[in-house]
Amino acid sequence: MILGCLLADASAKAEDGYDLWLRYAPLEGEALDRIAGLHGPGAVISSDGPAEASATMEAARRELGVGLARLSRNSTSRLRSGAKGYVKLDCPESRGDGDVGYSVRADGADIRIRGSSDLACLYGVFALLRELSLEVDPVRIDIASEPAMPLRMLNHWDNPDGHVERGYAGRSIFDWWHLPERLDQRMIDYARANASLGINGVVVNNVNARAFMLEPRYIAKYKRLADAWRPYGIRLYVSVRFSAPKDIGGLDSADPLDPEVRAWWQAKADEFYAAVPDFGGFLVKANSEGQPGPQDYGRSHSDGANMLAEAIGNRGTVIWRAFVYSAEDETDRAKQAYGEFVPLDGQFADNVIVQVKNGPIDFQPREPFHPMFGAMPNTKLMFEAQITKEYLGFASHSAFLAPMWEEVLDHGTGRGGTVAEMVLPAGMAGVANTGSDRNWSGSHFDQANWYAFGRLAWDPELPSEQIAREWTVQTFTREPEAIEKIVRMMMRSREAVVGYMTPLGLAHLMDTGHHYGPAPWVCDLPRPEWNPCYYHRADAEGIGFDRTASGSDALSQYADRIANRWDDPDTIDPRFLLWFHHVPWTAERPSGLSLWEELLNEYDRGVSEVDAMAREWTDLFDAIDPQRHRAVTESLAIQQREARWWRDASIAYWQSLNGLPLPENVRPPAESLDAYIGRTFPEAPGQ
Ligand code: GCW
Repeated sequence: MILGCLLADASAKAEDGYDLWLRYAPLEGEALDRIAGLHGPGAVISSDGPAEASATMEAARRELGVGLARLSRNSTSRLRSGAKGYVKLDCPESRGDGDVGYSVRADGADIRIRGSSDLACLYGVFALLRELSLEVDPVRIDIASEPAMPLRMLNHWDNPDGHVERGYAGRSIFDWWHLPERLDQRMIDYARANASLGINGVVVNNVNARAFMLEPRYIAKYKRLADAWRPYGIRLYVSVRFSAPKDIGGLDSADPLDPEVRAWWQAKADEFYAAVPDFGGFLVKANSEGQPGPQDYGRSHSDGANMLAEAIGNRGTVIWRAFVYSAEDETDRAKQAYGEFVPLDGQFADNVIVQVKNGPIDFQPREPFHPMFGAMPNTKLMFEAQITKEYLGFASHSAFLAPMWEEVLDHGTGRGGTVAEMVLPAGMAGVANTGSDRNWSGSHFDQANWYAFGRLAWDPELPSEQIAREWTVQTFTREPEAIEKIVRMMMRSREAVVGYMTPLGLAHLMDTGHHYGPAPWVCDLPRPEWNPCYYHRADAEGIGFDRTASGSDALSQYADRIANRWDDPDTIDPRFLLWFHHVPWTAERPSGLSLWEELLNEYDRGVSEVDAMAREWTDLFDAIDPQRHRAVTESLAIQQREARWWRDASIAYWQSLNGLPLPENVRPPAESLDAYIGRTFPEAPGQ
């Protein structure tokens, strides 16, 4: 009786999002019957292989046990060998780093998961449980899958004091203060969530790195984490500060060609590998936004990267970021990375990867693909995405980012393949959106971006709509109408944000510092490229950044095929129009409308999309558990209010420049431009 009460209580537990997409909500009806047939009452899960299992195989069995029990409402599953009608794990019991491809196939009454490493079996188990959650009939399961790229990583911008740069989900999940003795259970849950997607690398600290994180006391902390994550196939990486030999090493230089500096890094790398034999390597942000780097000594990015690569040798990888810009280059910030890196093509050591943001500026709601993709055929390039939504409304606006990444990954570079094809030999990195919030990501819908990143890094050809659907089913509901509604909301959510924030190829219009809310009027910050005015170039006549030959000529960094298509304001994809062209407000567009009218339409489209999302979500009241339904409702209310703020403040400012009236059907801004400019936000989440 007491037990009965406890169980009833547990199942009525409010959903707080902690379980992410790994809830394994019980199946019902036919789907439940089918899976009950799979391992029926009193049935067991079998495993071929020796009794002494690797920790990875243990994790695989545990996951299978928990997953099947929850899906089938059967909490009594146990592990035993040799029985019929069970899931068989057919993998060697040893860690195989390389080959993690798996197959999951019905085999008579059984399901067999095969692979040539234990990690393959763990991945196969997650794939099987995903399929079952999606109500696929077990006898029809027939999957063979392998990752498209070797590195599928998260980059944490977490600082050692627990603050997360551009983090909107609470404090850091890493408890450096108490490590190595105390290992938070969250570290295991985190690894498990990553493994369920095939994520296999984690950079644990901010690229704006502190040198003391290379000290021996930190290496002991990394060892504890790496040991905990190893069973889940996750290798640990650390961001390093290039000046560390000076900062903590007692040297008076960090010149990459100085033998003492080289010896210091060599010894440092050895120290890491002595503690963590499968340590992944170093990530470096150098000569960017005030970070030290090889250019401080007149050396190049490749000199710096290769020095670290030599220290690491064939034990790991140096990942060198291409996100650079400096005050000296005033012509066009969008051109700088290409200018600094492309001439170095072929000069990076084999174990160096250059990590390139999806677009040439900085994770804006929409950017064209970065012209470096395809332009460095002799260098391994990795794709950097930002999962945390620094420029898309933090965790309070809902924006599903898979369509944005898909747009870039699928884009032809004009240089022998798509962006995705250019990064296949290296991989993808995503700036994580995790934090100490109970729901991990600051909002329920932001979990979908972590999920989508992992799924795309495994297979960049997965359509974003499929990702949205499978995430929705695992996270929220199996009710068909509700699924369709949620997927529809997700699929238009990013385009809505683009509409009310940065329509028609505009970018970087956000307020200074915290990067929240509109401030297109900011023009007087000391460095030109800090100012929204630098990006929109709006005046009485027109708006947009001329990046054609008559302007900064950034267009010439793209292959001719692409550049030719984008060169003409009338034929360019309108979504990139003002990124590449300065267009008169009154210019007649191919649509028959003036640019001004097109722009106003986009703002209104963005706002009404958010209203539609909020309405649809309200309709889902019965399909979603109350706690999560309410949380999303509240976020959408914030987004509705702030979408109007973006639209109104932007329109008020553009009007102050162009003096044009609003067409009759267009609602005037709610407040005066001065009122928008006068707003201050001491309470805004930190930078
Ligand atoms: O987007 C900008 C952010 C910085 C960040 C930088 C980078 C970690 O505003 O906070 O620094 O990019 O990518 O290095």
